[in-house]
Amino acid sequence: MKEELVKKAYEVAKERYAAIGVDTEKVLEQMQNFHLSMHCWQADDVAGFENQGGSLTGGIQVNGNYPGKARNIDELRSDILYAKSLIPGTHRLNLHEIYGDFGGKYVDRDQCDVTHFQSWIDWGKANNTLLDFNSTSFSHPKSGDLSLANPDKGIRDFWIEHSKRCRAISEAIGKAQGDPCIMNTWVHDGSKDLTVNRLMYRELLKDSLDQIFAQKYDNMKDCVESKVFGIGLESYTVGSNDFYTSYAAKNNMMITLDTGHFHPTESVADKVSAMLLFVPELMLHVSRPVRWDSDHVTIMDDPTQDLFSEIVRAGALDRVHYGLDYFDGTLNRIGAYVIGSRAAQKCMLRALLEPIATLRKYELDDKKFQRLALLEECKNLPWNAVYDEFCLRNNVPVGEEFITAVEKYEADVTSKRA
Ligand code: RNT
Ligand code: ZN
Repeated sequence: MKEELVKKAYEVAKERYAAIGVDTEKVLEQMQNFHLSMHCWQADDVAGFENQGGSLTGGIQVNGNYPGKARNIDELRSDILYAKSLIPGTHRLNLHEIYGDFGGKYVDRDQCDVTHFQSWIDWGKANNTLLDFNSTSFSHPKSGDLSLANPDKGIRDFWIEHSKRCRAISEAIGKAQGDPCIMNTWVHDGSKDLTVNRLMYRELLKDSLDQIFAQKYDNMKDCVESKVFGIGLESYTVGSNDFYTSYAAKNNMMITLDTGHFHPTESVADKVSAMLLFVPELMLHVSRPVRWDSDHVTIMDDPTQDLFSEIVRAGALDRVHYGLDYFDGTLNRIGAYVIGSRAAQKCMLRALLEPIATLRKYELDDKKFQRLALLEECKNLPWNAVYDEFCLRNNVPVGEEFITAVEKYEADVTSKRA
């Protein structure tokens, strides 16, 4: 019954869109090739498997203790696969170094290598999931306020070694999966209060990065992520937006845009066309900042929609990698994956369904009223019928059906975790 309704609604939507020059079949094809890089760290509140008993540091924070979080690598893998079964399309998984398969041993950050990720490579192959990677500067005795920018050469070298090893791991992953592994470098370095040696820390960070990126690889791609500030590090961030934008542009590297890492009224969408003239590609960390970089679950809000619309309008679909980056421990974590991933897809779908040729023409003809009117009307065209059809074709629950699916996994699996 539901299937019939979805089909009927899609046929009507197809006609509505055809009337404004948009081919929904082509858009559905594009959606099939739109891959998110799901962040592994929503499943366990950014804890990882290092087993060193420390708490989350580095200016980031997870709130909430909703029961049932993944406690080990098997549970995390099972949760991610279940979440993926409720999201249409095929998606990548973004790992952090602390999620290695350490076999119960403590492997320090300057000791990690590809052997700790072999089981992830095998898992990725078995589950049709390409992998991305992140070095981990936080939650470690040597983290402090400064890692790659630490004036203490011993500490700096420790994190340089960690980062180099992470790049080597990413290269091995990329080679094994036959597709470049995107490795993100974000370090929390900053300070809580008035800072007078701003230049010095930035010189140190630049020097550390130069050492880390000196080795060239063919099967991985680097990206660098800036931030406004971290909790407890409010006054100064070494890797600010200006720092990393300049660094990436100068070194022809990819930049990571985390949607929570800018001033609250700053448009991340507007950075797409500006930055892509100077850097080869972009990595996204799609998040939802509520008043600060709170990493709430992504929803279909205006900033997310604007960001995806700008990517499509800039013809940059293939120059962007679509990572998610939120972590909320106050609600069912698998449900959080599904809500955020579907929201990102819906924003992309709406972006692809835009009658862009007409809008561009209105703009060039100085038809301001017509441009605004059509943009407004696009909001209530039946894009949701196209999304339902997308779900149907991918054999995943349509609409709110996924709520009961998440509830079932909670009853059968996560609620049984102590
Ligand atoms: C922190 C950055 C960073 C992390 C992850 C866990 O503000 O956004 O990307 O969220 O690496
Ligand atoms: Zn991020």
